[in-house]
Order: sequence, then C-alpha cells, then structure tokens
Amino acid sequence: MQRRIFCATAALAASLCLSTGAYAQTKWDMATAYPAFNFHSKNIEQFVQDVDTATKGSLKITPHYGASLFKMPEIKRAVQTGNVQMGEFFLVSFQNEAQMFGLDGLPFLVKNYDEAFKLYQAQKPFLEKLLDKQGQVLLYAVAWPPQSIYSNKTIQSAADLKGLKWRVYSPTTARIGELVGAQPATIQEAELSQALATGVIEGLITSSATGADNKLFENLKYYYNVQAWIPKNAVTVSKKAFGALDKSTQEAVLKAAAAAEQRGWKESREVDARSIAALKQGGMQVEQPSAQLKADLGKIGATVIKEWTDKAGADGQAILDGYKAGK
Ligand code: PCA
Repeated sequence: MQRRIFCATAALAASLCLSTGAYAQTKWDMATAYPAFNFHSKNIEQFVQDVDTATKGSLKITPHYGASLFKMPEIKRAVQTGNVQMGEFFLVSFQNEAQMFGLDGLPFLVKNYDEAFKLYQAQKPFLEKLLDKQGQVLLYAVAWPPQSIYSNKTIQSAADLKGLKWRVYSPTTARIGELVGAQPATIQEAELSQALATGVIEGLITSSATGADNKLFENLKYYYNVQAWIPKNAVTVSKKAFGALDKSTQEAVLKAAAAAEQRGWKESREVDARSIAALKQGGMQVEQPSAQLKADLGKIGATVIKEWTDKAGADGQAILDGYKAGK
C-alpha cells in the first residue's frame, strides 16, 4: 500500500516536472567551516534565501556548515578546482600563498570596525585579482569581531605567554607565538573545543564570537580585550559556475552578496557586544589589558608588520600607504 502511494506521488512529481517544460534549475553546494548558529552562517542562510527569491528558485544553494564538506584550509582550493561551487574561508589563513591575504591579520593596524572596513576597501581590488587568478569570484567578505586573548592563567605582560600552548590559525598568529616564546599549535575552529578539553592548547587569540560559540569559558578563565585585529571571512564562487549563469541570475547573486556584506558587517558589531556578555555570563573573567601587555603587544605588532611589508613588496607598501592616506 505504502509503496503504491509512493509510486503515485513520484509519478505526479515527474509529470509536474515535465509540464513546466523549459524550467531549468541550477544547484550549487557551498562549503563553510563554522557552525550553523554562528553569525556568518546565519548571514549565509539569508543570502541563500535572497538568491532563491530573486531567481524564483532557479538557483538553489545548499550550504554545508561546520566543515562537514571540507575542512577550512581545503575550502579555498575546493572552489578553485570546482569540487564545490561556493565556499567561505578565513582569509588570513592563506597568507603563505600571498601576503595580501594576511593584511587584515596584522596587529594594531586598525583600531575599530570603521577602520577595518576602510582597510578592506583598499585591499579589495588586490583580493579580487588574486582570487580571479585562482578561478574564483569574490562575492563578499565580512569581519569577525576584534581578536582578543584567552588564557587559562593571568597574562600581565608578553612574558606570561611564554611556554603557553598557543592555538594559531595563520602565519601571523604563529609568528606572534614564536616571538613571545609560546608553543604554537595549528587548530581549526571546528576542533577548538576538543583541543581545549584535552589540554592541547591553553591560550589563543580569537573573537568574542568564537569564544562564545565554543563556550571557551568551560576551559579557560581569562579574556583580555586587546582587539588586536579585525580579520575577515571571504565568500567566493567558482568562476566556471558563475560564468554558466545567465546575466539576470548573475546580477541577482551579486545583489544578494552586496546585501550580505552590509548585513554581515553590521551584525558583527552587534555580535561582539552580545558575545562578550555571554562570556561573562559563562564565568569568564573579562579584562582590559595591562599597560605592560599593551606595550609588549604593540612592539610585537610593529615587528610583524615590518616583516609583512618586507615580504609583501611594492603592492603591500602601496596598500598600506593608500589606507593611511585615506584614513
Ligand atoms: N574565529 C575564527 C576565525 C577568527 C575568529 O574570530 C577562528 O578562531 O578560527
């Protein structure tokens, strides 16, 4: 009986498909590394809905959250090689490929979201060009909240970071670890809770949002609001997949992307305040950095920026000059 109903339903569905004739639907998968409840993911969800509405369902994008399709470091390449049509990845993690990807991970270059957005405007043409060479279209980029220090013990100066098992996510965070004499270990966000629970790491620098998302207060006690940099996630689509769309669908995607970018930056600011409150609520001691810690980090930051500029060459210098002139 059940089988007969199923067959009848399937037949009806097939005839409906046939009757719509030329109706063609494009399906894209999207890889992302962050949990579905994270604010970047919510923003993606809205983007996907906007595209669906604007294209009357002719472009269906299915996001795969929590690194379920690819791990974060693999996502960029997966889009590049066409293994997945769309992806979201953390730009500064790719600094070894091109220094320009690491620009928004430089310590104390920007002081707040407005400056971070200006830096992004200066960086954007370079990012677009780099990604284009890698077979991708940059759809949008959204900032994480400012990056601050979490630790299992009090940190009054850089010397207190010495020997700490230090989680890193980029060449710059690894270099900072090295400069303070910590023990750097690369851990992806998706593995953060486990690494903390098993004692693989004792401290890190990340956003209030990631701290709250992963309930870092369960294993770490202190949060120092140093706001060292404001890095971004980029959302890209493979050039091939984008190029296969008709003009009006392409426009719908770009329009939804522009809206997602605006919404994401606004949401990031709000998420920061909410997440800091959640950290406190969870028992985390939220503190301002001491004058000594600030001074020490400032020096480390200057070293890291100098090293970046030396490697980034003329483009790097031009972008820093352009950003400073327009500030
Ligand atoms: N959270 C991500 C990237 C930056 C952030 O705030 C992470 O820690 O991996």
